[in-house]
Amino acid sequence: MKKKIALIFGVTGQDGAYLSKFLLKKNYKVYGVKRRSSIINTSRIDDIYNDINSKSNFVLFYGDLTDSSSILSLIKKTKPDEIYNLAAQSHVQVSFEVPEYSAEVNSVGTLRILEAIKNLGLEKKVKFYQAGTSEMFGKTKEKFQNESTPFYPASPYGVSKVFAHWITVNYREAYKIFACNGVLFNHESPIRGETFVTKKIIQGLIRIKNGNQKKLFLGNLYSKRDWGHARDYVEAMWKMLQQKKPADYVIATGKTFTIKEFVNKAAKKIGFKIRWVGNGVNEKAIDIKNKKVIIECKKRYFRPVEVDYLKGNANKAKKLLKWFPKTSLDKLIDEMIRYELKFYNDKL
Ligand code: NAP
Ligand code: G4F
Repeated sequence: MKKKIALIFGVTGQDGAYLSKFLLKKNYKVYGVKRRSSIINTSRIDDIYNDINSKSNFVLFYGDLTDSSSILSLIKKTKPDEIYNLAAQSHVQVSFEVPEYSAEVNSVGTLRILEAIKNLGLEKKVKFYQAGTSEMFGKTKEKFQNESTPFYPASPYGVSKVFAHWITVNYREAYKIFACNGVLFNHESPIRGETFVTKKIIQGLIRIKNGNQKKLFLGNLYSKRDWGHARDYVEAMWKMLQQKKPADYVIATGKTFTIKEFVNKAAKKIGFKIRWVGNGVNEKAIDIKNKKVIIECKKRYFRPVEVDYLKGNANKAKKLLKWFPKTSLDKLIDEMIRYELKFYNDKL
């Protein structure tokens, strides 16, 4: 049987790495698009690249979502059956600092891929996945967010992804492209970017335990997030593109925790006994053993507008895709801690 071909924009990111591994196991030929950077940005996929068994089925090209010509020529060259658009300026706080660039990549970049599919006459051949986000729900008041919850984005990032969502729906309706939006809630893993809060907390606490860092500085401890594992979530992306009809799906665990609850769980697992004192930006965590302050809040990590509460209802995906989250928050934290400890021990 002919191998299916996938083209992944954002292959060097967290989800790009998990999705590549997932598709290679399913016997796909995977083309990945990486962007040029001044230092090597392939650390998350080097293991696949160096694996003799998958090497010939995993090919990387340079490209950029701000560059229409590279997008068009890569789609033309690779002739994919499935395109996954995972590329984005994906950091919410950074999007307040580079709003125009975030829109250029996240919104117009998505449009560029859809236009390339249309202009190459591939509307009937290519299936398209768009990486949507629970950040689109933003300041919603709904207790559980699902596919019918109205969007109320609260950052340039969230707004840029709302454009990407609707342009994907629009191209599906106007040109009959098999295009799906996955509205994914936060998903983490050992290879999560170091400035996202889960990785920052675990890395920081382990460094403090090992004596390599004195304090961890955080922002708002009271926002709530619905955290799953990236490995589980990339499977949902693939399942969306295997259905008879294209549609949009919420992917979430249905459980939500505050950042402080995440810190408390991680600290306990790493072997700290901590006590919280103070309020707001003056809130701190003290290591009970030596009375030292190990966590402080810093104004610079608070956002101009916060998304206070996210909790997803993935019933549609459970029913139609037979997709279920497999990893609990505790298991996720355990895996992230194990990886971090190994990383530091290997460096010693
Ligand atoms: P990530 O780790 O930040 O990866 C983003 C990827 O996009 C990286 O490969 C990055 O390249 C690439 N990229 C950035 N700007 C680009 C450009 N101009 N042209 C081409 N590629 C570019 O994000 P992730 O966590 O894997 O998330 C994947 C996608 O899902 C993103 O679109 C994100 O917005 C969305 N999403 C994520 C979550 C989550 O919780 N993780 C939830 C919902 C939606 P470099 O490696 O060179 O930076
Ligand atoms: O880990 P975060 O930066 O993730 P955020 O903002 O929820 O966005 C992530 O998930 C989205 C899905 O909902 C994705 F679309 C997006 O691409 C990204 O992957 O922050 C989580 C929460 C926020 O409320 C933030 O204010 O943690 C709070 N927080 C507190 N202290 C912090 C910090 N966030 C970061 N990054 N750094 C802190 O020091």
